[in-house]
Order: sequence, then structure tokens, then C-alpha cells
Amino acid sequence: MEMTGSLQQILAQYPLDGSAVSCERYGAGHINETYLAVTSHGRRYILQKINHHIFRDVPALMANIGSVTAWLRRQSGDPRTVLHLVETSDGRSYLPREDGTFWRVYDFVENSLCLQQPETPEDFYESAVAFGTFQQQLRDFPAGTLTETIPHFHDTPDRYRLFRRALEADALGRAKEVQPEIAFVLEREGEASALVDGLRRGDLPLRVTHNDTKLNNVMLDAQTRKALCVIDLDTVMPGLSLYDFGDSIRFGAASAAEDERDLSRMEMRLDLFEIYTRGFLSACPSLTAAEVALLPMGAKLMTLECGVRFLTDYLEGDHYFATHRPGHNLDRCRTQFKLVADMEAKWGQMRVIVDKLAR
Ligand code: ADP
Ligand code: GN1
Ligand code: MG
Repeated sequence: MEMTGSLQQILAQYPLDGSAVSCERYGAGHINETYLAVTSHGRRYILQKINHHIFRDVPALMANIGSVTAWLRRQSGDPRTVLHLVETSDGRSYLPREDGTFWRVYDFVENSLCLQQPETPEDFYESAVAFGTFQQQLRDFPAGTLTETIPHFHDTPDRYRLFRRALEADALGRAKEVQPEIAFVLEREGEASALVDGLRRGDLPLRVTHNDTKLNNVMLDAQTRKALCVIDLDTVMPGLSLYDFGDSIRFGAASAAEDERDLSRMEMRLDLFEIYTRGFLSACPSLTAAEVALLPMGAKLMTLECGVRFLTDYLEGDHYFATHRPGHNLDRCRTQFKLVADMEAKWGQMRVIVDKLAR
């Protein structure tokens, strides 16, 4: 099997169980470069090149992950439920290289499933339990000790500001092709501040949140299909519960993939919305009434914001999200806007579901 010399050199810095025999690209993340490393003893590890263009302060990021996983480990009796970072042989949580890159190794979460879309409604329920539990277990964590790894990450009005900047620059002359999408964004600007306003007014509590609660950032147990472990902790920082809830609905309650080109296949499934809401509320009883009331808005704004981010990246030349075909970010942006429009059409029903489950 293939393994470049530099990957071999990196893995040689780690006290692995056996010697590395293969190391290949792995997973469907859009941000980091992820590899699966296998050793002569059959042990598996995840090796990642951390995207330091996006995460500017890697030491602070790794300190966040260290303190959050240590806290979670104290809350749970089962080591499989918490992501485990493997230190280098000289005791470092990450490996800086002379070429300016940064690497880290995690134990592979074995006997687990990582899904791109729920295969059954129960899978989606379990992902809600995983993310709800994560938030519940961190409710007393001193949020102020965490670094904001990406400032203003879910500040939707700030995402609008960056979108306008990209639109004005129109560096690749792409704006003329995407006039309907631009109009869709601008028509909704008035609503964009609903969540951050709630925080500013003190109506919504600042919590430690995951902020990237896609279904493929949670592992289910392969045998029981129960919630096992939350992964991809780079964006763990102070935030709102609505960010975590909303981003899960955006990705997992969608009837098609994030980059589906046939928009007629894309809708927000109310059955999945209900299932996720039930799982999240049951696992995170510390949610306040104000938070619960804004759950539909969380879903809508996280979906709108993500579409705005895809469109911004398209206008700027696709340098943030990993893309695998021309127009990939535009396809992604269109699915998000289709979902937003569908949520608007189903708004009353979303509210009824939340009210029913909150009682
Ligand atoms: P990105 O930020 O690029 O999304 P992730 O940390 O989510 O990076 O990793 C990408 C994918 O790699 C995940 O969706 C998952 O499939 C897999 N993965 C990551 N960490 C582990 C792990 N510890 N055990 C098993 N699979 C993992
Ligand atoms: C990125 O890292 P990944 O692939 O799990 C992004 C999220 C977006 C998501 C869209 C750090 O998530 O914010 O919602 O793509 N992560 C970062 O699929 O920007
Ligand atoms: Mg990920």
C-alpha cells in the first residue's frame, strides 16, 4: 500500500502500536486533510493535517481540544465515548513541521459508523443524543477559558458582511451568473441577526458548543447504532445551543446530499426535524424556554448562513471549502437555499412540533 516518505516521517514521531504499514486519505470532511493509518499490529489511527489557514492559532486550538476532552472523560465512564488524542513520543499534542504544517493523531474510533446521511430515523435520533449530551456535559465548563478558534464563526450578520465584500470585489466575475442566489441572500438579511441579538440582549445563554454538528461529525456504535462519540472538535468554543441544533437539522434532516444537483430531491423532512428535536431535548434538559422557542430559527439561520458561506466562497474562487468539481460550492449553496425556502413553507409545522415536544 502507498505511503509517502513524509507521512512515514510524521508517523515515526508517534508511539504507535506497531509500525505504520499504510496511510491513505480518508473521510469526507471539507476542512482538514485526513488520513487513515494502519500499523503492522492492525491498529488504526486517524492522522490529520490541521488546516492552519483556517485555524490560525493551532496551539490554542489543540489546548481547547485537550481541555474539553479531559472534561468529557471525567463525565463518562466509557473511554470509547470521548475522542482520544495520541501524543507524540516527546509528549506534544500536535506536531509542527518545518514546512509550516501541523499534524495530529487520534485513536481510530473502532466498531463505529460515520454516516453522510441517516440510514434510519433512529440513526438521526442518536446523533441528536450525541450532540445534546455533549452540550449537556459541558454546561458547567468555564467557557471563558476556551479560545475562539474562528472568531465570529456563527455570527450570521458578519457572514453577510463578508458576503457583501466578496460580491463587491467579484474577483472572478462570477456574480453575473448567480443573480437569483444573490437576491435570495439579500431578501433575508433582516432576519440574519435573530440569534446574535438574543445573545446580546441576554435572552440566550452563552454555552460551550460544537458549532459543526454535521452527521459525519458523530460516530454511532456499529453494533447497537447508539450514539457513541462526537468528533471534529476544532470549532468547539463559546456559542449558542441554536447553532448546534440548527446545523444538525441543516445537514441531517435534508432529504438529499449537501451537494445534490437535482434540487427537486431536496427538502427539509419534518419527520426528521421532529426526531432530532426529540433527541436533542431529551439529552439536553438544561435548554431554557427562550432557546427552545428559537429552535426553528436556529435551523433556518444555520442553513441560510451555510448557503451564504458557500456562495461567498464561490464568488471568491473556492479557497475555503474543499471542492471536487467545478461549481461545487454553487451546487452546495443552492441546496441550502432550497432548504431555507422549504423551512419557510413548513414554518408553522416546525413550530407546532417544537411546542408539542417542549411540553
Ligand atoms: P474535517 O474538519 O475535515 O471535517 P474531521 O475531523 O471531521 O475533519 O474528519 C473527517 C472524517 O474522518 C470524519 O467525518 C470521519 O469520517 C473520519 N474521522 C475523523 N476522526 C475519526 C476518528 N477518531 N475515528 C474514526 N473516524 C474518524
Ligand atoms: C465544514 O469540517 P467539516 O467538513 O465538518 C465547515 C462547517 C460547514 C460544513 C459544511 C471549520 O465542516 O462550518 O457547515 O463544512 N467547518 C469549518 O459542510 O468551516
Ligand atoms: Mg468533519
